[in-house]
Amino acid sequence: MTAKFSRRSLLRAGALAAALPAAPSIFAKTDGAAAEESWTGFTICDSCNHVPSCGIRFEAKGNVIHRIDNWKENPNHWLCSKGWSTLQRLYNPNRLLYPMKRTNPKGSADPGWVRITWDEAYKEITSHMLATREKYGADSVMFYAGDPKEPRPAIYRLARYFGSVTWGTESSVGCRSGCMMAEELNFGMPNNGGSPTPDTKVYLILATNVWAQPMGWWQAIQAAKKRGCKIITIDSRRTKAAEIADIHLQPRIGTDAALVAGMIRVLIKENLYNKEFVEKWTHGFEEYAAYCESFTPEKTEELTGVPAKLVVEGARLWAQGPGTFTLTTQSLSHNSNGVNNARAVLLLPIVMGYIDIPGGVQFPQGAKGLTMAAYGLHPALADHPWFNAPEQKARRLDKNEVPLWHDMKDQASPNNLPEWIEAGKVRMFCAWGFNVNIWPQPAVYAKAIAKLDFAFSADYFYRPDSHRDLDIILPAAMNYERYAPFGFYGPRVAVRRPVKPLGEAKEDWRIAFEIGCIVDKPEHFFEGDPVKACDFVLRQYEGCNWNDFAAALPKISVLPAPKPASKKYEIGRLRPDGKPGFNTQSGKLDFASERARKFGYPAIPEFRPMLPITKEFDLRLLNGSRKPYITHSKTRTDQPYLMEIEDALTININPKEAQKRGIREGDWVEIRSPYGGPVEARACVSIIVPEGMIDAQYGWLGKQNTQTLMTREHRDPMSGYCCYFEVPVSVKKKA
Ligand SMILES: Nc1nc2c(c(=O)[nH]1)N[C@H]1C(S)=C(S)[C@@H](COP(=O)(O)OP(=O)(O)OC[C@H]3O[C@@H](n4cnc5c(=O)[nH]c(N)nc54)[C@H](O)[C@@H]3O)O[C@H]1N2
Ligand SMILES: Nc1nc2c(c(=O)[nH]1)N[C@H]1C(S)=C(S)[C@@H](COP(=O)(O)OP(=O)(O)OC[C@H]3O[C@@H](n4cnc5c(=O)[nH]c(N)nc54)[C@H](O)[C@@H]3O)O[C@H]1N2
Ligand SMILES: [Mo]
Repeated sequence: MTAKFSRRSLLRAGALAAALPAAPSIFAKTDGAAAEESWTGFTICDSCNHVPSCGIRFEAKGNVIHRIDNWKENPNHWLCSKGWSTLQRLYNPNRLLYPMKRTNPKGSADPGWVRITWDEAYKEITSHMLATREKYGADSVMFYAGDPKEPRPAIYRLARYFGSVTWGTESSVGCRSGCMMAEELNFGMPNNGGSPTPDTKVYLILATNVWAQPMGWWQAIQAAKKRGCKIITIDSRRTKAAEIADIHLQPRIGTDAALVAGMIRVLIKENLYNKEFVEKWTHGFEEYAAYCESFTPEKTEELTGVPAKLVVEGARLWAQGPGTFTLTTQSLSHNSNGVNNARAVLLLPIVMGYIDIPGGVQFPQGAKGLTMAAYGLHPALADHPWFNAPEQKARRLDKNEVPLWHDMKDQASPNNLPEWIEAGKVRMFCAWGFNVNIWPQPAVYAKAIAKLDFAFSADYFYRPDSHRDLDIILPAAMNYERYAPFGFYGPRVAVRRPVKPLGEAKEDWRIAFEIGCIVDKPEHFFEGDPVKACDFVLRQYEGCNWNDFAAALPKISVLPAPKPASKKYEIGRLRPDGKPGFNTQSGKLDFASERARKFGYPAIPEFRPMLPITKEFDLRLLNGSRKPYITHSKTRTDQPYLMEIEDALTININPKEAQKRGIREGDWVEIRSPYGGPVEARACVSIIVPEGMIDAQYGWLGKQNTQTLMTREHRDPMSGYCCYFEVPVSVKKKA
């Protein structure tokens, strides 16, 4: 079915597309560069989409980059294998460089892509946007960004001025926002700890993968270890972070809430916890303490697999703080008790009062208002108040599906996209970086996309699995080719000096803004110019602007920010109303969350067991641990240099489990689950995983696609996240 649109909206779209400013940004440094002139540029790596990401300095001749290096003035400047290989991605001959339109009906094996001009693409897209809004309302046009975080501020703005609240991202599908929910429930704000400081005596590494972190993090841990800081790692696998630990607590996947209940029981029984702090600054302690009562070390061992002795020793060592922690993590929140497991581990610093004191968990305050690109960069740009206003919230499609998420977040949870499309609630799909393989049972999402009236996505590459049934695919400029957004690290800001995009690729921000100029007022969209938008955000801070920051390169500029201070909760700096305390519903750090209770969830982070392991499916699959050379579905053919290291799905299997099945290193195996398979993988026999589980990366396609083993039905009811780390599987040697 195609959308019908009025003649008026068509005319309007056409006229405005023609009137768009075509000239490159007035701030472009490279415009006058003679073909062979050498110059130095600066950008930010987006290969793993960890934010804030790492700075890259590059040397170019004319518009061609021939060398990249660490940008040493940038606070994150140690490039990893993925960063070093990004030039291969930039100059990959398979890059998408022109807008393309399908000519065959949806569902055809060959979509019949043909090259079109940007004007034609905009005309089609915007006329469908206007017509769909006219007929079905703005919310039937969905906006979506996959893992790419950097395009998001511009898409926030587009959705907002177009008037649609149907805006979701990879962060609302899955990823770290589940843990952020836990942080917001406990602390009143997102806070994933941080690196150890010279005052830190004990450091907790919570379900965090060294290979997933910027290199600087690992260097900070090693330096702390040299200073004598003790390390406790809580990870279900024996990782590099476990090897460096003084105590490695290795709970079975999804049992962290039980482990923490056991540890906090020890801290209470041995009177090691910070009673004064708990009484003054926390809420619900008695309720939680009563819950912990039955978690004796022996019961904790039974539930988690962590030896009773280590439960006690771990608690005692943690009491020798001050201490802080790191929790990057997506793993912890991707099971059916995910948010509560994360809330539980976050109680460890709270019960000890290691909060905003030297060596403890810092509550840093950067430049006021600045949030990560993933969350819109700045309220003046993304307009969070609009998304959070009751009129908008009331319309959101996820309202009854994930009520607590809906209450807390301004992005809709899009895991029921197929159902929304089937019910006619979503008619058009506007995407940046769309990958169906983010989800369990990706084919269900791919089929749903084919049923839409109209869909487009902007990407670096054409990905058949995800893009085959789109109407239009747009070429996105890469990190070396774009100005927006600037990177920031606390109050420090790194602006870019890029090359011009290859072919007809355009910056994501430019695409969103140019569409915005057509469907709405150009003045809302900085006349399409990403640099003007960045300049607008920087000018929210006294004395700051893009031109000055660009002229200062390679130096990193600094925005005005409040002076660092300890115990900011005592002086009213952690609440918007300026009162002492924390920005939670109780005004204190919450052992029990009244906000969660209000929506019918357990107020305290209780332990709930996962899907049972069965005789037939006797191993738990950790479906997505990070490896140094792989990011999600990307980096395979995009950066082929990385595939020299590993070119197929590889699972880790414990030597005892391998022996039982007659599996040897390098053998091909078949994995099955109650929901799908067989999936083919190569076996690596390794003690990195204990008995009873295997691990795998996801993002391999075809017969190696582990998402086909999973179920869409099973979710964490608090976040709506699918359970990537819960499904029981069987493994056998391939015949
Ligand atoms: N089983 C399992 N599933 C998981 C996870 C897991 O651990 N296990 N992890 C979850 C997590 S944490 C995440 S973050 C997601 C991954 O989220 P996905 O959205 O699946 O991430 P990617 O495959 O990295 O990227 C999606 C697409 O964006 C394109 N792209 C990259 N950068 C840009 C850009 O700047 N602009 C544009 N326009 N396009 C770009 C890429 O080429 C790619 O086609 O998967 C989630 N799903
Ligand atoms: N190289 C690389 N780096 C990346 C990415 C990538 O794809 N490749 N992706 C980026 C993205 S989008 C994200 S979200 C982050 C993810 O970063 P992380 O979450 O740090 O990485 P993971 O490997 O998913 O999981 C971390 C650890 O959690 C452990 N774990 C799993 N389940 C449990 C559990 O129930 N309890 C406990 N205690 N431990 C558990 C795993 O054994 C693993 O070692 O990485 C980012 N960085
Ligand atoms: Mo993620």
